[in-house]
Amino acid sequence: MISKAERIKRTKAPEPNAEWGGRVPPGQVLTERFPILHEGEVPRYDMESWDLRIFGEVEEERSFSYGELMALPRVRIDCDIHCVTRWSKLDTSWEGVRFRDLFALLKVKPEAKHVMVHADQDYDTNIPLEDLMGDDILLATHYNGLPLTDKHGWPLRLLVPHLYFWKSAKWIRGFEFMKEDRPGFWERNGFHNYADPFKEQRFSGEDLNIPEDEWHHKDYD
Ligand SMILES: Nc1nc2c(c(=O)[nH]1)N[C@H]1C(S)=C(S)[C@@H](COP(=O)(O)O)O[C@H]1N2
Ligand SMILES: [Mo]
Repeated sequence: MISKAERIKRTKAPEPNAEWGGRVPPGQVLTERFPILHEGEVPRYDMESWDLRIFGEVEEERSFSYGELMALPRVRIDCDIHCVTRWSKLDTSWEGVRFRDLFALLKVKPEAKHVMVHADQDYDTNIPLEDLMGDDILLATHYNGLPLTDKHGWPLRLLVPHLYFWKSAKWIRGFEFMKEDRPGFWERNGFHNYADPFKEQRFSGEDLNIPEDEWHHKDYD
């Protein structure tokens, strides 16, 4: 079986549309619906035992219960999202806790420059720590005014709007702080390490002549 990266590379890019202004990255098409994409099964949780673990380059490992996280300040973020399989969705609205507000409670060592985001089921993705400190980086609990559906990452997902959406891990369970960078699941499987959609950083290789076939067999809410 050919890899997901190979399949996406073999499909054709859409024509750019001038009306979209600067908001839609090159090679993307807009969708009104909200596709559902993930590996493995949707996890089921007992929220009494659910936790979010903080480990790696920290003075002190910690784990937060859902209640502890829900007591942190909450914000709403309106943003556009961009999936490497070529859909973009404009004006999405999310609520949750800023990553940097959680970070302020942690004793992370100054040497930590990268974060491995750990999620169910056996999913991980790497992000530079600096990229998580922005205004719009959320541990999201709500989408468009309603609690996340289980398929979109309930009870907690990451939102990193400025990178391709695979970096916005659903069902997050831990942040591992790291001195050195290390690739996560898709980053080990042919996808770009950083993943800026406006620079079309889709794949780790050279070949950037792409889209879509995932497109045709997607699930939606
Ligand atoms: N835990 C987990 N998070 C994940 C994934 C996954 O397989 N497992 N897939 C990623 C990918 S590739 C995409 S495009 C988005 C899709 O989010 P959505 O299903 O809410 O649209 O989730 C990301 N987060
Ligand atoms: Mo994706």
